[in-house]
Amino acid sequence: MSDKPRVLVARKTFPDIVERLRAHFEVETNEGEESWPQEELIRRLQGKQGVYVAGTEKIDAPLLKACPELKAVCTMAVGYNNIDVPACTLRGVLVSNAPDVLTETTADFGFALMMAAARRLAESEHCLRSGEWKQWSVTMFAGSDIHGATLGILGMGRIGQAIARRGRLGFGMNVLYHNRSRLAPEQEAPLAARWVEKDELLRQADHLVIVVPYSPSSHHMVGARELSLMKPSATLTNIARGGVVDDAALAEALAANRIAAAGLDVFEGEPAVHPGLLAVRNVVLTPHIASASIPTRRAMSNLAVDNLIAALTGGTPPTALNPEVLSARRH
Ligand code: 8YV
Repeated sequence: MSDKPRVLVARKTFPDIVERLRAHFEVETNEGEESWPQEELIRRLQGKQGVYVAGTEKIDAPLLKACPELKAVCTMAVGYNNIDVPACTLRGVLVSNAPDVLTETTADFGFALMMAAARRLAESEHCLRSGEWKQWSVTMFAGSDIHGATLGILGMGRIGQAIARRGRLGFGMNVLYHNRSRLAPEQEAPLAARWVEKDELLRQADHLVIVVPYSPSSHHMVGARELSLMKPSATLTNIARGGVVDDAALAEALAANRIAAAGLDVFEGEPAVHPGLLAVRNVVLTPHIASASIPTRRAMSNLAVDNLIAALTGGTPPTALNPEVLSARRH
């Protein structure tokens, strides 16, 4: 066996990107389309120094304990709620994520989902395909407008701001947002964006788009109480994480037309979807594909690989989440 470091590519990705790893490491890959069960992941990580993961692998304290040789965990996702970063730091394991490269693609998709919900795209297509469309009528699938409407953004990070740009500059929307911290005035000005309290955002938004990272503090940030504050004509779009929205409460609100429609790309306990959401027509459901354009998925994979190579060859990983681990290693 060679004395190159050993890495595991836990999710199938583009072969030429895996080749970049082979130039430096002994590489084992997951050639299937599915993620491995936890015990198998742990078994395959034995003797490996690095791992390439997506948002689907759980890197927690028990896994780290069972894989003492692990030195780097590099995810191709921007969200990293599947990785216990403090536990990694304690064990000297470098963690990186993949910010920036997916911002515009994800914002495009969030906007598309919001428009699809507002203009009842999926619902009307299902009607047509199922042969239920018998004749045209004035109010048939009449929805709400995007242009000139109030866009409410919950979570004004990079993706939130990219959605705000689309709304303001492309569609003349009035942009409100809620975030723990306010943007600088020079960031707000070109978007004419205004910070408001969360409840105010819920009351005023015609179209609410949720883009906050998942953490215990954002768990069920939008539940029955929050939904009850929204306009009956409003739409809700979630491209953040399952768990930020209480899916059961949302399904009830949609069934009772307490809000008009929703667009969801993420779900609590995905790939399972709450049966109440599957049962209602006024929701557009997509399987966690907001960042899924070929160039962006390639950029995300390449960035994870850049991080993995740097972390295990004495370089500086470009998007490390706990770079202090490397400085500690060097001393
Ligand atoms: C990923 C995402 O495709 O980057 C993220 O945080 O949610 C998506 O872009 C997904 O997590 C990969 O598993």
